[in-house]
Amino acid sequence: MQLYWSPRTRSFSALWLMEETGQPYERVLTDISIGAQRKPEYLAVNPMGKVPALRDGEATLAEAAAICAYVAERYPQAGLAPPPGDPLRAKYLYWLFFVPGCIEPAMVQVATKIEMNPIAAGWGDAQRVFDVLDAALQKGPWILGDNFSAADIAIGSGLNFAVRLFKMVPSRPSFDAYIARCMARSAFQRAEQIASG
Ligand SMILES: N[C@@H](CCC(=O)N[C@@H](CS)C(=O)NCC(=O)O)C(=O)O
Repeated sequence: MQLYWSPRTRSFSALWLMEETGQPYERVLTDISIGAQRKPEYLAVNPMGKVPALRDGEATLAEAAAICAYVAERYPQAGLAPPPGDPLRAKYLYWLFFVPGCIEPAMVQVATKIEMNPIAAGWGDAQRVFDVLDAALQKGPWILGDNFSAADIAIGSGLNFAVRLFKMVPSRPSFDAYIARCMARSAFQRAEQIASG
């Protein structure tokens, strides 16, 4: 697999994911600070001109959460997703989709202070999104309980970015403890090393 990534971006989640699999992969630096994401060869991989993106033979895809789902399925031996038929899979898919569907827009709403009608907005309102996540993380250690999964990579990367690094979202004890557990993973630490160059 080839992972297209850029430092200090959402591609951190894909780096962390690949490090969790223990499988070999090639990193293709696509430095957004110099506009590499707008080159035609990259737009052929991701027409949105955003990182991360992934190539796997003839298959290409982008969107961090989709990459989590794809890689977890390609390498079932890594144990990053409950298999089809496992009752935990329902919550796994719920939380994986909750990240781009609710957490990401809630973060943007908090950062920009844009008022939205919560009935019309797909994520409702930001406060409720973070309350729901807070309640789900109270038990831990992971979003599915004892089972670490690719959903934790999606959620943990987002919280690490928005709560710890950029302080866009107010911290809460459950968020801080969860981020600390994510950061203690060796794959997270390797991804941080790679991302910092
Ligand atoms: N929805 C995308 C968002 C990816 C994204 O916004 N990436 C930013 C970096 S954090 C980017 O590539 N920006 C470059 C640009 O827009 O030109 C995902 O979840 O993967």
